[in-house]
Amino acid sequence: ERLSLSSGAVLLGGFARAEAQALLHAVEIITQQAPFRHYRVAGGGRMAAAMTACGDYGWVSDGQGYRYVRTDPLTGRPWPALPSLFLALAGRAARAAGYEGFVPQCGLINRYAPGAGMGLHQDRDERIMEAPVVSVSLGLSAFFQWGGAQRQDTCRKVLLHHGDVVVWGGPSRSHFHGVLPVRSAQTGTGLECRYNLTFRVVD
Ligand code: MD5
Ligand code: FE
Repeated sequence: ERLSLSSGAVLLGGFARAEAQALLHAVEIITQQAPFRHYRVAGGGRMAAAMTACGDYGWVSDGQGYRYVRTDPLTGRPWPALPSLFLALAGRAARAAGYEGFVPQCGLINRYAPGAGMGLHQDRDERIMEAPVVSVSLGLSAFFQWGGAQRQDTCRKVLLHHGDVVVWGGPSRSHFHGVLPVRSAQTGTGLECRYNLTFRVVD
């Protein structure tokens, strides 16, 4: 199932379903080296979603600002490598959406416990905005909030399930978006959180 949302975003329903267990296993290995943490945001609060990363770069926030860094501030070590499973999936999903040769430098991993969401924002800390972002949803389903180029543009709600992949390319790359607070429910996956992997080209 391939659904073109407007503005260059492509929803690949169930695209990663067959390899979901392997992806989650890889997440577990990564978090043994780079544990999930809740970053501070400007204003003093903590992000509701726990995060970590793998690859050449990880995204961090410390209340001074947001940026991509090569070293995990929590451990002082480089981020764990992007597993080949991640690289292969990201490349295949991008190709299915019309982007050849997608090689991410960062795999950002978000974990949403029930009640956690992510407020409306744009992803614009990457220097390269021409490459798409590939995002993979695992575990609990969630309503994704998808807006437009302006914060006040009307948002549409897209329900993302375990194994769904979205490729955010073209104009959608810089659209406002967020995640409504995740609710626990029967998903059949046995997972108690939502996980989202995003694959990005940074520079
Ligand atoms: C998530 N994560 O579900 C989302 C998936 C983040 C974040 O938003 O910044 O970690 S990434 C969704 C995304 C990326 C680029 C553009 C658009 C959505 N979009 O046009 O809606 O945890
Ligand atoms: Fe985002």
